[in-house]
Amino acid sequence: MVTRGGQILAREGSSFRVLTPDGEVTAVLRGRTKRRDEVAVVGDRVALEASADGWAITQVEPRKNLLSRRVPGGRGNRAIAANLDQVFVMVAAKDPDPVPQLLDRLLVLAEANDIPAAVIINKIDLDPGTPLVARMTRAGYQVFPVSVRRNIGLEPLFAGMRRMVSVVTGPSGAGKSSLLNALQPGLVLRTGETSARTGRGRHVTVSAVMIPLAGGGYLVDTPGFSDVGLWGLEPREFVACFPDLSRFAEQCRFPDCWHLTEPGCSLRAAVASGEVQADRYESYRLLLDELQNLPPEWA
Ligand SMILES: Nc1nc2c(ncn2[C@@H]2O[C@H](COP(=O)(O)OP(=O)(O)OP(=O)(O)O)[C@@H](O)[C@H]2O)c(=O)[nH]1
Ligand SMILES: [Mg+2]
Ligand SMILES: [Zn+2]
Repeated sequence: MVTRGGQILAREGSSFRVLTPDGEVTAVLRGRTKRRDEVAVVGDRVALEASADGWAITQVEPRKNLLSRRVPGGRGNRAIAANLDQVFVMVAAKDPDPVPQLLDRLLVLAEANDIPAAVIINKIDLDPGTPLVARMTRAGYQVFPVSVRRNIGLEPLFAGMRRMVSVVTGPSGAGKSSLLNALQPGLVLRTGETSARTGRGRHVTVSAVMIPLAGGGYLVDTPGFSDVGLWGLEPREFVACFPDLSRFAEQCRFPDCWHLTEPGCSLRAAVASGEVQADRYESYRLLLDELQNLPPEWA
């Protein structure tokens, strides 16, 4: 029996593109693995077996980590990619205008899964994005202000991506696919103008694709998520997903403090004194409220 190991690059309907040491193959899930949703996701390491009908995935190796989100209005979580070294959350400084709270949400997904995260602010040829760069730097994130179109600021970013397994998430129209095209010579991912009517992206990329990089490493392009639900987080531990807030939360003298209304709370004091940015705290409050009010089948 012919067997191989490989890594899932993309899902295409009910089959998967899998990279093996002997090149790319198409494989389907076999047997028991077929039943549960999302048993195999982009980035998974799998075992393959050849049969008369082609390659079958017979086993999925345990994951180092998994980035997933809750489907808005739907049930259950949706995997984005597995086995990642780092997450880049990318937004445009303009066109479409950035929504800091969506950026915070995407960072929380990474933090909750213990995956290092950084921020890319693209289209600085249209707007320098100074307030957002300052906000995210103050929150403790590494920020890369770039213009993919004008080739500004890309080299330090690309240096940090080589030989690593990275995913780029962010709203539609931020320039994620454009960035990958710039990083990988010869790659032609589809990109699209933002809509003149709504000012939003058009959801050009429809599913996650992992791209092997020349010289080693992989980069996963993802569809732009306009709404990202949080999934499976423990509300009590949620403040740890905001590194800039958790330092103060740890100092809080109330062991079971939600850091919302409790008088004498250290985190609230840090917000009042300006040590913690008010709008990062506001994101914490909004997302915590959302987590505490999840329908029971999602919690
Ligand atoms: N002005 C400007 N436009 C850019 C820049 N980078 C990308 N764009 C444009 O922004 C639009 C959206 O780019 P995409 O790469 O398709 O965006 P995306 O994030 O992949 O979007 P989805 O696949 O829909 O999630 C395209 O028209 C790009 O040409 C930039 O640095 N400056
Ligand atoms: Mg895209
Ligand atoms: Zn507190």
